[in-house]
Amino acid sequence: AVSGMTARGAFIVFEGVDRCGKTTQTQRLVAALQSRKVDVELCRFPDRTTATGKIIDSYLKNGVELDDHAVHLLFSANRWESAQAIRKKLAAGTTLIVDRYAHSGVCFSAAKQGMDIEWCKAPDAGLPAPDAVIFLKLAIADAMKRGQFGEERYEKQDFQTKVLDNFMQMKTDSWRVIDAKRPIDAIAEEIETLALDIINSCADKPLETLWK
Ligand code: Z5A
Repeated sequence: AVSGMTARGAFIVFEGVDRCGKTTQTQRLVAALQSRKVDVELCRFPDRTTATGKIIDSYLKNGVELDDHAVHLLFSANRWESAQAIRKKLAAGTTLIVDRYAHSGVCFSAAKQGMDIEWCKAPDAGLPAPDAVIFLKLAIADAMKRGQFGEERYEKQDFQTKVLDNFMQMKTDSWRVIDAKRPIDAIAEEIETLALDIINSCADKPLETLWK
């Protein structure tokens, strides 16, 4: 970092299929960084607390039916609602550890009939871009060994298989792919080292814009 200036925070996004361990690992990472006195916050998408988040929550719990395009735009709007706050926090030096972001948005919607990846990417173009995407890679068969999928709309084997295919299609060389089948502690250790490296390397770099 340039001396006299606050180094910006890193924007680190976790992605993966249901039950791959995102919640477990994002929480572990935030605790580990806090114990190293890193200024850090945990966020997750969808943010079910906002106006759009409440509709999304009801949709996921099968409370309301919505057109596939409409709900896709709501998930994107739910991120746009936070975009300004994300930029401000990063600029003020706070590192953000984020449980799902726009890649989930694309991969889940594009798993539906008649929806394609290009159309799904468009509404998220222009959002703050992650400095790193950490992909917790887990086969669906292994995810299912972690207990039954839940009761929510997308928590079904066939659908999750399509979602995983979409993630593999979207993956770029810059993604950090983690073998999520290993014990929780081993994964957490690898991720902590990786995150410290990402935080150091992006302190002087401008935040980029997604898909532009
Ligand atoms: N969605 C969308 O369609 N469009 C969008 O734009 C966005 C999301 C952002 C809700 O997401 C749904 O919204 C989601 C995608 C869609 N639908 N699905 N599926 P969410 O984030 O609220 O829910 P989730 O991602 O499904 O979270 P989850 O079920 O909590 O999964 P997780 O966070 O990846 O896993 P976990 O809770 O850390 O772990 C699951 C279990 O496995 C738990 O019992 C752990 O103790 C256990 N576990 C974790 N790690 C291990 C290891 N290493 N070994 C063994 N067992 C483990």
